[in-house]
Amino acid sequence: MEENQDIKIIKGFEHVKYSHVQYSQKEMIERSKKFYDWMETRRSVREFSDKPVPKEVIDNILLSASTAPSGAHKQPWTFCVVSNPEIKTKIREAAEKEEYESYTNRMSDEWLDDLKPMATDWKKPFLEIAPYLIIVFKKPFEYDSEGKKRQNYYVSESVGLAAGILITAIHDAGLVTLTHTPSPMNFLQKILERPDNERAFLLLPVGYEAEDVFVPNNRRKGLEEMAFYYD
Ligand code: IYR
Repeated sequence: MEENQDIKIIKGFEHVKYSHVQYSQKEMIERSKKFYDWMETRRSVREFSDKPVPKEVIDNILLSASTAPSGAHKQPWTFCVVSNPEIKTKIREAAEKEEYESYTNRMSDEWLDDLKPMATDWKKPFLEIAPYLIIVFKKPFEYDSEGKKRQNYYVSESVGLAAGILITAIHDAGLVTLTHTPSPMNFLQKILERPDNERAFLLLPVGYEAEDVFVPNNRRKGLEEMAFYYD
């Protein structure tokens, strides 16, 4: 039998040798600070330019998103990438219908009050202007080759993690996005003709920000407000 040092059978299953890059403590501190400073420049943007974005960038950010860990490595996500103007219009119309209903009837006074600093309303022009809409679907279950249902695990956690990496990759490419969650979102499954094991999770318009864009003057929590160290 051929010897392969990089593969080991553990409990009957093939494992591959893994070693991650390691930095000196000084380098680690510098890199983590640099990454934080970079991430600190990320903002949710609601006004987009229609300037085109290469499709290859979208492919790459989706591949990055798909590096997320997932329950039993089921990767329970689907990404739909919409650049077709007619489909974008359909999505905008359906989203605005739901959002209008939410803003006028469904959201509590407390919720509407909390949203005031963001200056949002039911109108969502970015759904037509942004060159790409990425709709993230979660898959609570799959069908196997015989049509039998196979369950997925920690689906929302897994898809949330993928969405986080997706947002990071979008930012890193020099593009902006918004985590848009029109509610209810089942119109996306219909418009995009997705199978019944997919549920819309998040809608991300992706592109460049519009010129002269302003974002809410939000401050982020400091460590002392959100981290507790048990030494
Ligand atoms: N989905 C609505 C309302 C909304 C809700 C939250 I929570 C926000 O942080 C922002 C908006 C909308 O997109 O306008």
